[in-house]
Amino acid sequence: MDKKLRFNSATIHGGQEPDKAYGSVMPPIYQTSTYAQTTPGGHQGYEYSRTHNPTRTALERSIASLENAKHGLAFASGMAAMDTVLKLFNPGDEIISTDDLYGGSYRLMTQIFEKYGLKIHFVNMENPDSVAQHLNEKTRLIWIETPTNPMMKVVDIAAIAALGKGHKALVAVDNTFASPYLQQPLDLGADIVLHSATKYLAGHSDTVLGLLVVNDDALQEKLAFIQNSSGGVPGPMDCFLTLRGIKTLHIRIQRHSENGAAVALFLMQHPKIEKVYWPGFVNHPNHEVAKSQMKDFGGMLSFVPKGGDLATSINIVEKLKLFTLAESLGGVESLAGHPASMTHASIPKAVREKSGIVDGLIRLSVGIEDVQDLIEDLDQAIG
Ligand code: P1T
Repeated sequence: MDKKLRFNSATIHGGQEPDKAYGSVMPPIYQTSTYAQTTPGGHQGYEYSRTHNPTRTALERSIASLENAKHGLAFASGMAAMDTVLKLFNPGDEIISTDDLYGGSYRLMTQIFEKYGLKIHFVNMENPDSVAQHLNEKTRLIWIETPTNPMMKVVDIAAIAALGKGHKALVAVDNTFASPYLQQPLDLGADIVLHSATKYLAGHSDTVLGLLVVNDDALQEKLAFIQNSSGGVPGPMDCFLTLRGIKTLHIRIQRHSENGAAVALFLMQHPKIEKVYWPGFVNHPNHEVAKSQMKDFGGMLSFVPKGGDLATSINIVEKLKLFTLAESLGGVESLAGHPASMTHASIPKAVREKSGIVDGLIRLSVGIEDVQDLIEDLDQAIG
């Protein structure tokens, strides 16, 4: 398809064509490890499924189309995708990262890659000047997560991408919380976008998968080389499920955003709630940046009950009936999490608390159920 499609059509058709064998409209799950060759090297573009697989190719084309990118690469998980990005660098190279980010991303950087000589500066990026202060001739990567997990800070992608360009540092954006429906970081000047497609893209809490997108051909080649060498690739079934999820991304995110806004307002007005972190509030410190770079505010938010103690928050998450207490986010069903003991437990307490992840913090992934049922569930749990 040559015509550039609008986003809501690209979710369904972007980069897709009927399968060449029998014209099947959905790409078949090519459950094969290898491909017949007529003579050594005589194949139709596929020789071994660690390197390429047609179901994976269909997904890689789909995400490239949604992020207005030239290239997509699919991985076994979001962390496998990030691992591949970090393997681009050499001992002594420096990285500047958001100080508030998924605990597993922090763990990969500090407990795996610091061992191999990468130096990582964790910085609050709400003010781009704080990034500028850490830039030097060794900086090779600026790692942005926005909105951040779980404090919902919003980082000005265009401002930081401009800083990276001036210093020849790559700028990568973890776009998991927003999804390409809400924001497209390459258009704002980023070089790499990462997704834990496990979340909104697959959308049904049934798949673990990671994605990268880039425009630069040489960068794509380097990433594909590491992908093939290290082998953290997804199976064809997971690629298929992610593709199927993507087809409804636009309508799901619209409803996630509507429900997220209603839940944020409910919590904000509740007498037993101390603080609600959601970028849609006009008094959110980064509201203007969020409004300018995002189409809406999505379905993620965090809050702290009055008193902010651990026992009160544990009591609330245990009492929830419709929200499931679970790791992860971005599925059609609503989930609640306790970052300090779950998703962010691998971050030392003092570091965690510095970025706002106190013991009383609860994170919600607001699903697409009837929002009144969600509000009633929260109301009975808060008491
Ligand atoms: O779980 P995986 O597909 O490997 O993705 C890791 C990841 C990367 N980036 C962000 C922003 C994430 O939130 C995650 C995974 N996060 C959770 C499991 C969670 O509950 O926050």
